[in-house]
Amino acid sequence: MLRIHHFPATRGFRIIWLCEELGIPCEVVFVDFSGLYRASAEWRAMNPVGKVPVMTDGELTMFESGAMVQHVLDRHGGGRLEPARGTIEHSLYMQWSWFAEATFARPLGEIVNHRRVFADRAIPEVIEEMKARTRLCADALDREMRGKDYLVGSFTAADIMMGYTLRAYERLLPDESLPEHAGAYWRRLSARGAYRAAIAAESPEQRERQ
Ligand SMILES: N[C@@H](CCC(=O)N[C@@H](CS)C(=O)NCC(=O)O)C(=O)O
Repeated sequence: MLRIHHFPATRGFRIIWLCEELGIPCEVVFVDFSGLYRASAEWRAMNPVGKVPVMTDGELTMFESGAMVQHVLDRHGGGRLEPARGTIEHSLYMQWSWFAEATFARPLGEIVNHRRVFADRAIPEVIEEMKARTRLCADALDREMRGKDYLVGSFTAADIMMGYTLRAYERLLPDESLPEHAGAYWRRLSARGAYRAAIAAESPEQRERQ
């Protein structure tokens, strides 16, 4: 049984959404996201840098969301939601998956971290610089999505990797609307039944049940 240790609207959403797309069960365990808990020895034993998410699958424990997505596909996907290995499409699938987390989500995350750590002493120049880096990524995505529905052929897990990043973009930068094609792509992703089901799985009602 897959178990995702998660806090609503954070990267564990990728795994919940993926499991909804694949139709496989995934238990959501809500984590205390306070800095105090994430710095505790108990949580550091799960995630050595005190971040979320953490996923367990039997005796395996993992702490990087993109690697979790690939593990779920390899172990439980039956070849679904990714192009065939060794093809150009698979290389592009990996490129966009990594871009979504390592390049696009990174400046977004730095905006959050900077605001969280410095609060009312946040340095506007730092925020502006990170916003500019984010815009560069949104523009690159926009060019890619012109005339396309998904990143690589039909819907794949690369779209899930990117979908979380776009969700964070919309939430963290509400005044910066996505450019045309990237925006249409984001609306297409967030209208999927599995995306809506994943949103419901991390709702306050679900949290209260624990
Ligand atoms: N590359 C990691 C990033 C994990 C990450 O930054 N998680 C955020 C929440 S989405 C977090 O825990 N932030 C708290 C912090 O960095 O202090 C992944 O994809 O799992």
